[in-house]
Amino acid sequence: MDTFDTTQGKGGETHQQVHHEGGEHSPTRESAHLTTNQGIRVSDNQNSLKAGARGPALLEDFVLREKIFHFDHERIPERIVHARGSGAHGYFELTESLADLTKADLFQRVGEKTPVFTRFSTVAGGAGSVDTPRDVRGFAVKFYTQAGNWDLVGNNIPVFFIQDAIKFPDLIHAVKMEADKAYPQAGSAHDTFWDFASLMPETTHMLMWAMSDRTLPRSLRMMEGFGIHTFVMVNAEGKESFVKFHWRPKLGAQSTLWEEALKLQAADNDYHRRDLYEAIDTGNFPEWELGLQVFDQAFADSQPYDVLDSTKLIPEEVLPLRIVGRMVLDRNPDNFFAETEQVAYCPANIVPGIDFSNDPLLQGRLFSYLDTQKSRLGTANFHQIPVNAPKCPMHNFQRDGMMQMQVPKGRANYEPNSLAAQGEEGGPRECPATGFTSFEGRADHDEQGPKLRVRPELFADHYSQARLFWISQTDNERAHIASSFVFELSKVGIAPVQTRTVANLRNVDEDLTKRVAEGLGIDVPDANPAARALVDMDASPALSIQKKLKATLEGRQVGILIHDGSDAEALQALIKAVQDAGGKAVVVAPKVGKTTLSDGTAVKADGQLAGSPSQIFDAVALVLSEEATAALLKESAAVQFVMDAFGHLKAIGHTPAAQALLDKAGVVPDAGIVALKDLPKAGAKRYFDREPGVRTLA
Ligand code: HDE
Repeated sequence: MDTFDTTQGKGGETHQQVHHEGGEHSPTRESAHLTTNQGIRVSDNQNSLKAGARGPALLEDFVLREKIFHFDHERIPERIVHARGSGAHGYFELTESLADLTKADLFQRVGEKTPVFTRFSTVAGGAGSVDTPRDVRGFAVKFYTQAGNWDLVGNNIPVFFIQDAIKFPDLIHAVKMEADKAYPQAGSAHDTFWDFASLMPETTHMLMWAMSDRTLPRSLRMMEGFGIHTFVMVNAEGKESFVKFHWRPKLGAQSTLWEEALKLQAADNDYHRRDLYEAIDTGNFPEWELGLQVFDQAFADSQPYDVLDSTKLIPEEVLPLRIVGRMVLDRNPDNFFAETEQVAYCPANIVPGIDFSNDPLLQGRLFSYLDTQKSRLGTANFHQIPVNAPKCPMHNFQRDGMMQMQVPKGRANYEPNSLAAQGEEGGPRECPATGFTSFEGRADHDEQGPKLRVRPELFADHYSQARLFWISQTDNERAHIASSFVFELSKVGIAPVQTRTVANLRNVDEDLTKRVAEGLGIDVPDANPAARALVDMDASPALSIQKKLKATLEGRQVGILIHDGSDAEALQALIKAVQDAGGKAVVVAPKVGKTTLSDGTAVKADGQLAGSPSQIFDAVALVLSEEATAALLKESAAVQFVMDAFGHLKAIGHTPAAQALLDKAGVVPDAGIVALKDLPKAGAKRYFDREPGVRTLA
């Protein structure tokens, strides 16, 4: 909540400043007077101070110096990973009490809302890179609970590349742009990534996910999220349970095709960022369910994998999700830098009732995030930045440091002290009953063992779950996976790296191996000897996106191509039908300012044809007269619009008069090519059966 503080201005007039909850001072839009950072009014913001009209600029021009000085320091180090991200405010609402499992305050009272700030990100690219590369997406949620901040810093994939934090710098060095060349940006299709991955068989399961459509989300609003690691929950009686966290998008998980994602990079660098912002801005608040997989030690011991291994998941069919709440993102940041850039997540931020497992990847993260914030934000006081500050009381004896914004009163900056007995402020005291206590058992319940640099035995099974993922996919999804391996490895110049990768894949599936080897034009190598015999696992349909794809236009966009002479009535009816189905109708025309319809009325389009290619839409419609069709046959942007919609397996609704354009674009009739009136229904789906007719997949 904002509060207003009226301060006396220098000239005797009053001006207002907004004080946000974090206590920072930011000028209101209404602030009439331009001032320096010292509050001195600026008389001229157009010309620097010079000795004569054509003379040199003067050093004494503090207005110029201050402005340029501040500008020079506007950038901070970008995140070493997850540099490009988009965030939003919202809330988490509890729908089922978890008092049986945890004493965590936010999980007690059904209906209670906890504020959150959520940031989604790509991993490999820099802050200015594109939104749709093939990459894992970060899914980080900061819950501002009444018992302190809890950060659930996850990804959109439930497993990870490596098992032990000590390999993280190697993984990231390998995947980011190559050290000497500084390319490629935001992509794993290069020598060093595959060199590392091929030498680390533990990456195989995650590689299957990374090469699948999971790394090509249609929208940030249509991604699942996962905490990945096993966490611990402790209830009021001190009983612990193990838990894995899942986010399920209300709009359903959906991906683009690889070719579509590539073309989106050209069409709109900010495709995901814009989509998230606009959805929230227009009141279509993205929403996710929070689901938990809860289990105990006996369950963990009964599984053929180790629950402390982040390269493994627990199939939902074996352990179903318990849906306990929902997250709604309903407010865009006011300022990108202040909030989305400066937000500092840390998996070590947990609250009483939640605890860590011994997962060696998680344990390493507990150090890294705090450390990286100091380097990124420059001070140990980054917790005072409004987006990072807890929204519950915070008192301790930590003092000073760079950019200290608080002004503690009195001399009690140590504990114990007896200053209260002197009538002074004595400061806060520890809370044995309600404060955070680490639970005594650890996930594996091992006694303190000898100091060893080893991994638990079951960690050595690198392939069973990679196979599980493969057998859980549709044929079309499998073809995408095989083709991505071919594409990525075709960019690798070191032949033994290709061979080694395919040798690892041979442990996953023979058919996959053959398809990748054939696509690369190399011989099928011998399998890389597996460190441990594989176990058979039943297919898990929940791991497939296509098997559970929601047929809906909700949150989706339909691009409607019009031109002079378009049928006014048909256009209005279609727009209404799309909106009634929950979709957004976007009108595209050769001229954005004015199109004259059949009834003589003029409409403005939302986008100009050349700048609104069909890849930004989920389905398209051609509301065209014969003359308009004839004219558009000579427009490559129009032909491409139709050709890409068809090639990207989208529904196309059209007037009979538009047939010539479909023919020129090579459209072959199928269930997705429909009359205008049928588009709202047909447009809710993608036509994967069409794909073999439009491109060769591995
Ligand atoms: Fe991160 N990771 N990570 N990571 N990570 C960072 O922290 C790190 C891992 C994830 O929107 C950094 O503030 C290590 C797994 C997200 O600001 C850094 C290891 C998962 C974000 C860091 C991992 C993640 C980060 C860089 C292996 C999914 C973006 C900037 C032990 C569960 C958060 C920063 C945001 C960011 C370290 C592995 C998710 C360097 C050492 C596994 C979503 O601290």
